[in-house]
Amino acid sequence: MARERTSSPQVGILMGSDSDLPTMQETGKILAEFGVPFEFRVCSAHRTPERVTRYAREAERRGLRVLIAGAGGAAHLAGVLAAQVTLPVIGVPMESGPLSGLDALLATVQMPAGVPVATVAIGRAGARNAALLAIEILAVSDRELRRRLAQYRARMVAEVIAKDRQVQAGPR
Ligand code: RP5
Repeated sequence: MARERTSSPQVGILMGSDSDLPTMQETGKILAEFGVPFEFRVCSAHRTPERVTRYAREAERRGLRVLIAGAGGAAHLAGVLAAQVTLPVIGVPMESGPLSGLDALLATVQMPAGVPVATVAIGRAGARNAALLAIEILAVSDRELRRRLAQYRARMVAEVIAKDRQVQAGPR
């Protein structure tokens, strides 16, 4: 049975540049698979700080419940958002630049006590986990999302078991 949902976004996916979009699309794909409405925005903590502040100030009133921020290099987007909202903020460090994302990981994760950012792994795996973590947060008060998460996990288990059987069977 199709699930009824409001179309106004519950999750905001922000990124520092459109060059982050291929990674952050992984987040969008999973949210779409679970039927969670979201929006994509390009908003840079360094290049457009006023726009980041405006977005943060309006987020709660607009009905957003979780913010996900992907950024690379000196990645301050998630932290700057977290400084201005009490919504949960998830940070995704981009796998880019001469340091392959280690700089973004440290800039995102090393928040001062009092202003948390839930930081996931660098790159596409992190972008997927950001979506799943956002869904888990929403699922605390949403039984249907909890059911879908359980199905998702069960599919993963079945896939690993199938791969195990294939590996045990050896090359054909
Ligand atoms: C960061 O700088 C962005 O999040 C992006 O990952 C990185 C490079 O941005 P572009 O030079 O590609 O616009 O702020």
